[in-house]
Amino acid sequence: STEELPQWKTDLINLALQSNILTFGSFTLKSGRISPYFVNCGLFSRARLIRAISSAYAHTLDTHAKDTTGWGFDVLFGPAYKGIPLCATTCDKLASLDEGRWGEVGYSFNRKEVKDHGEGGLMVGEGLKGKRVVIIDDVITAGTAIKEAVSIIEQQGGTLVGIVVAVDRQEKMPAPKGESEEGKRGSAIGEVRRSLGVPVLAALTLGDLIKGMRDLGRGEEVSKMEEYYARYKPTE
Ligand code: OMP
Repeated sequence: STEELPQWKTDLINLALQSNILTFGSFTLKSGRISPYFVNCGLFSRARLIRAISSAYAHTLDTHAKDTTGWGFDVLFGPAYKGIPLCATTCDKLASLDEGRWGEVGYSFNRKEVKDHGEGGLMVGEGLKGKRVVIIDDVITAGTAIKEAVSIIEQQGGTLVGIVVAVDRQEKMPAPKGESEEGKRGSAIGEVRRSLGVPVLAALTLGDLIKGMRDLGRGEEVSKMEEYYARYKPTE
């Protein structure tokens, strides 16, 4: 579409670019696909960056809640390690946006090593039992990484009601073993949505990144991203 990006998306893309969170080159992804761009959310590690990304998550969640009657959540779950600062800072931003609606939201994260002394256990922060839980994560490509977080929420007695990520790379599902990547397949995020029955929200999509780069006059990167998109876009 030719619609303009909202200012907050343009600002976020510019910041990501300046701080090498969004980088260009040749990257082998978890799925084995070779991508001309990569998003490293571990680098949102400075004040203005963590503020920008947590505000983007909070805005995305708040907008979805306001547009979707009956949808809400009690706890933001941030899978260790990258999800930990994200769940805490986004919780804070939600309360800043609308304290009446979000002032009681909790955050929660898992430990990678179960603690066997002190308070013990696998989980830190708000309990998930009987709670409506949203997973906050960095990037969804093929949808593999998210499955572990889903199983932790189930084990803890929580109800998954949504997933929010920083970037939806808008890729098709990975090929089943032995099949070619070229085949027609639906979107990885769509599959996550269908199989879990919950909304999967993204602050930015590949389409947004392409638009943002085009606005900056970065034609070379735009061509590479478009080529990659043409190759791996969902075809269902
Ligand atoms: P899937 O499990 O295939 O959905 O890949 C998601 C994971 O890949 C993320 O949690 C990241 O660890 C990593 N990743 C990025 O961080 N940024 C990217 O741009 C691409 C990937 C990736 O490997 O696909």
